[in-house]
Amino acid sequence: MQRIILHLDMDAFFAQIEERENPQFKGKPIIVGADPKKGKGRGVVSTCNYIARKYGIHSALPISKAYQLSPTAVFLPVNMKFYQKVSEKIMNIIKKYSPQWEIVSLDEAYLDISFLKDYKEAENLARKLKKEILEKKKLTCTIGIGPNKLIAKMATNQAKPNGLLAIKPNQVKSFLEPLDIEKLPGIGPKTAERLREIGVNKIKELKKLSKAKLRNIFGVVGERIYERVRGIDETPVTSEEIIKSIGKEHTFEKDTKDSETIFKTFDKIIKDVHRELIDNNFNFQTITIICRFQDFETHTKSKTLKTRTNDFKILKSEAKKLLLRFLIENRKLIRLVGLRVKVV
Ligand code: TTP
Ligand code: MG
Repeated sequence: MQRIILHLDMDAFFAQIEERENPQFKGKPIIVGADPKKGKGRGVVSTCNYIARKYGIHSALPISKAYQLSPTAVFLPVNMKFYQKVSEKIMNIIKKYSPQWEIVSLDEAYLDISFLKDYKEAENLARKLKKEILEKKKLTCTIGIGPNKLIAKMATNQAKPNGLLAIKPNQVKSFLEPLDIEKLPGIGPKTAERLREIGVNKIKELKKLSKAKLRNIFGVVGERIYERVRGIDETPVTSEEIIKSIGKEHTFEKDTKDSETIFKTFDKIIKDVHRELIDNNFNFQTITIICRFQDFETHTKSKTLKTRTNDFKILKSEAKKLLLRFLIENRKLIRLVGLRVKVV
């Protein structure tokens, strides 16, 4: 059955809440982040309203830079507790529109609305939802609708702010192809740079690369990219408990000490764990490896990285380093190896 997926994202969320609470700032650039003069806070812009974006200000920009770009802007501290409360109320409205919902972050959610007859009904539902949030919470949002989560989210991004865009299955191809490669979720600035170096700028051009070529350049992530440029995304909308960790393990048919056998199996485990991370858009920060010996004694070793990441190379090298320590420290035969990452 054809799915119909709706994605909703609040516009300039923290800044819009501040604007609602402080109407005297209306029409001015509003930046949520610590005041540069006092030098407090994380030192980067949390978000800013769309007026401030005209000056080139955006999330994660150093506050000092934002101050240079717009010295007359209103700088406000981050009032996270309050934003969380507002978020909860908005999510309670959203959840009423479908039993199948998924909250992605404070200001972002998916609904599976496949129970509707067609896209016309889907757009009507979206308009109703936008209206209810605006009337009850005095905040605007943008909604994207599509045959899967990927297309719905990309539609939202295209329609921002205060927009509504539905991409029907027969429009997916013409929607995706003219877009810049960076518009594809999963392609960050670094990946985009590497692609531009080989003359790939648009999704249409990226589509010309074979699966093998993409795998060569990006490893397992490449396979994901291959599917995404074709508008394929099967991930379900699920409100299940947030997955806290991802892990895989393997029991050898015969207890072994042969490092070639062990590492070959372990490589496969690393790939599987990484694939699940990418499929769910997760990052990890803590890696744990599990080793069970012939006498069933089970040991673990962990490493916590300085920053969160979803990088395959980092996962591979750190996990292998930990496993190598087991092999060096122990003479016993190995019965099982496993890898677990804590997702963030
Ligand atoms: P976003 O939805 O990415 O951004 P936004 O809602 O401010 O603007 P828009 O969706 O219209 O582009 O993030 C939601 C909130 O999360 C944002 O209001 C502030 C917070 N946030 C940060 O604190 N740091 C960040 O780097 C980002 C991207 C967001
Ligand atoms: Mg938002």
